[in-house]
Amino acid sequence: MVEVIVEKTRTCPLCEAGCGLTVGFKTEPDAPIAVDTPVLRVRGDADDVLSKGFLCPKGASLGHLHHDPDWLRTPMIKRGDSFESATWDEAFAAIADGLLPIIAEHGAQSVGVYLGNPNAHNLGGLLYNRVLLGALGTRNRFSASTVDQRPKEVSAGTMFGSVTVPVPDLDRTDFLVIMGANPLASNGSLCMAPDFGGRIAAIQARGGKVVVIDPRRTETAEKADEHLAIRPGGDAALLAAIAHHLFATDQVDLGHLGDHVAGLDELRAAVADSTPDRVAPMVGLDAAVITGLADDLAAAPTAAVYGRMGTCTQEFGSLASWLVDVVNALTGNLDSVGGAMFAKGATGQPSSKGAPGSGRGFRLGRGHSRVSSTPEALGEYPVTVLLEEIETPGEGQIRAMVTVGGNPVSSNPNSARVDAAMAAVDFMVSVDPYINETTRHADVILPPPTPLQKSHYDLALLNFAVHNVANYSPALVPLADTQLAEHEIILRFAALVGGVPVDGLAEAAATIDDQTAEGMARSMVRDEHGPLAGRDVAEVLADCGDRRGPERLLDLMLRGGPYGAGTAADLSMDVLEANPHGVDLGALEAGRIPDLLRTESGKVELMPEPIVADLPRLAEAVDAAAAQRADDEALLLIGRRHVRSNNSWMHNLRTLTKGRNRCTLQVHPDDADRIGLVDGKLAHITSRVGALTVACEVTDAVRAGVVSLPHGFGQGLDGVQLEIAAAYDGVNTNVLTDEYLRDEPTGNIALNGVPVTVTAG
Ligand SMILES: Nc1nc2c(c(=O)[nH]1)N[C@H]1C(S)=C(S)[C@@H](COP(=O)(O)OP(=O)(O)OC[C@H]3O[C@@H](n4cnc5c(=O)[nH]c(N)nc54)[C@H](O)[C@@H]3O)O[C@H]1N2
Ligand SMILES: Nc1nc2c(c(=O)[nH]1)N[C@H]1C(S)=C(S)[C@@H](COP(=O)(O)OP(=O)(O)OC[C@H]3O[C@@H](n4cnc5c(=O)[nH]c(N)nc54)[C@H](O)[C@@H]3O)O[C@H]1N2
Ligand code: SF4
Ligand SMILES: [Mo]
Repeated sequence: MVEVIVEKTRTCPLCEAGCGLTVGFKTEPDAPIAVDTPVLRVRGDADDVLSKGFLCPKGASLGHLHHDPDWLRTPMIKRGDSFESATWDEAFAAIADGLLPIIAEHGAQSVGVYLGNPNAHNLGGLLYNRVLLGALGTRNRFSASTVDQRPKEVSAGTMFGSVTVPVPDLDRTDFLVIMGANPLASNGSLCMAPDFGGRIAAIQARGGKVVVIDPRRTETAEKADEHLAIRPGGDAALLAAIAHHLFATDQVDLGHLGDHVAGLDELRAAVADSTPDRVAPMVGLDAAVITGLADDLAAAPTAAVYGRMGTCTQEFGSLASWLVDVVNALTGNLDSVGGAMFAKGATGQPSSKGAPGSGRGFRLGRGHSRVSSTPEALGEYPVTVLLEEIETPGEGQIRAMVTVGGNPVSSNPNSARVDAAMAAVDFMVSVDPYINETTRHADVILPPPTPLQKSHYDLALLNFAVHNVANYSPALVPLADTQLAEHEIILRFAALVGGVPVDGLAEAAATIDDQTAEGMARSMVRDEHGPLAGRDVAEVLADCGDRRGPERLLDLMLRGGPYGAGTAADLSMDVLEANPHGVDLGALEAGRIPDLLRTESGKVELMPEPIVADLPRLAEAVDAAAAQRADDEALLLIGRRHVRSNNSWMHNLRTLTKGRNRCTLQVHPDDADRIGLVDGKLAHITSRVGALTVACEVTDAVRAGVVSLPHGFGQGLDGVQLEIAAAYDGVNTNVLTDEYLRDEPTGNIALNGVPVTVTAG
């Protein structure tokens, strides 16, 4: 038998970089790719319009993920203590028996839904999860967003009127300040920039400068021109002092934003007390360093401050996220070339739809949770609320859970409490490929196909790209008879919740899909500013031809988007299919403000009320830090990512887990000496909520007073069926993180800066 390598192109769905890959299958000449055709290798696609050949070890492992024997290929039903594989009809019948009576008796609010991170990389989920949420009708919605980026979404929403987050113009900036991000490990977040490291090197090669502000000397900090080891949680105070200094030294220059901002005088007053001297103890940097950074930002021809995880998942996440964009605005770098700019995603965003220049604005707290009266943001409650709602009896108590692509037992704070809550519900359904820390509690697991069996378009993340592109990949491998496409799973589940009997689910799913497409087409022809304005709905739908499911919706969004019908690019599915390496839509455009604003005032709100309301709490923390003696400070726990990890779910691939153990507690030598910790020996860590024992790594990479432990490990729990991951010598850091240590305006969890006590174990 002659075997050849057939190369297929597709986008990597594993992280926010969106790299183009070339997947090599070992097969016979002219044979179609079959479900069991082996993947021989994965390489970077040199012709990809954005990634130009870059890939990381995770992308290179996509074949191993595709062939992972623990990836479920059939639905699973819990019988007694163990799971048995089942048909889809049996699985949906089990859900009908277990879930529907709970809803019938206790109402829609009795179901809690948790959506996890992979949904952000998943076309089917992004397009159809809302259909399932609509069918369930519960307000008890939760997601990984409140352990991640909610503060940035809310700061962008309140400043610009919709969640349109600026990204650093990496390829043209002269001065990049990275706060609380480690793109050399994470490959970038809320910033699609494959080969982030190469882009940093290019800034330096063209004479620019890169500063990293991070309590840890990260891989990214190692590459930077300067590393400022900030105290965890010090970012808002630092940025307020930078703003203060810019005002005090008359260096504020709004550039073209001048006529388009509201609240400049109020802002000046709000940072009047944030002198560099006063905030220095909280920031952990000398006042001269703070003013020097401010002067450099003002003097640079172009500059961009970029803040991510470390600036969001901390106690002052909203203030820090807001102030990042305030400093970009005050230095004339917001919405200008080389500064912080807005990507224009081809499928449209609220900021590229409807009338330009103003809108209904952004609202928080349209509802409040039952138990603690916590306000919603973006239709969700913070993950803390999930626990209270499960544990507290009464009308509206959560009695059943649905998780879609989420592992809250691993990823959410106070894991022991999350674990107990998941065990406590009466019924649980998980749309998930693995039996892991969370899904072991499920009664029914509905597994999606592997990434290579899915089509892909980065519907969410392309709105954060450093260069405007559009990239579509068809599924490369067909489904096995026992598998369903993820959107099909979601639609059938929604139909079931809507009362359709099991034998009618396939047909009902198709009907719901038709209705979804029709609804989308209808809203597009109604947008008088869009390219499909005034068109006939039936005709617009007919233009999609035979496409159904995600491809039809995507086609509609492309044709009705900012590069759609009648524009120069004239984007549609046909165009994307004809361009497997992606379509280049040009560099980011400056001067999108005021048109992209959707605030009521039609201005950039420099003083967004829900966020600035938190300033007094910051002032208290600044004073408390100044009053504190250096030696009575608790150690502060922060996280750490590694390029071979992906949150909690990629430790089951030997290609990624091999090598030295990465789940170590990093401790500064001074702290190690004081406590009596020895490199390679065990340390015992205690927080308000839990305790762990783990090997320590003594290194001056972490700031004194700070310890660092990665997340996503600790699969070795009873019932987890991940052979390789469960054998890894790791612990779950979220046993220590505190569900009540939060950013006040959004309820986002402060996963960083958690006070802990460490002793020799
Ligand atoms: N390899 C890999 N890539 C990933 C992931 C992964 O798990 N592994 N996860 C993906 C996901 S879901 C996301 S959201 C992104 C995240 O991508 P990034 O935002 O780059 O996240 P991290 O790499 O965790 O970097 C956060 C940094 O913040 C620092 N930090 C902690 N506290 C503070 C603080 O108070 N102030 C400042 N200034 N810094 C602080 C930490 O030391 C850390 O270096 O990565 C994505 N990519
Ligand atoms: N201490 C600490 N905790 C953290 C972080 C940190 O830095 N430190 N980071 C936080 C961040 S940024 C995030 S985003 C969260 C992530 O939090 P979660 O989203 O809750 O957790 P993940 O580990 O990403 O788990 C993803 C789940 O999706 C499943 N999955 C994988 N692929 C697919 C798919 O194609 N379809 C479906 N339906 N399921 C799939 C996996 O099996 C797994 O169960 O963790 C947060 N937790
Ligand atoms: S950086 Fe790695 S994981 Fe992220 S998209 Fe590229 S290849 Fe995939
Ligand atoms: Mo994340």
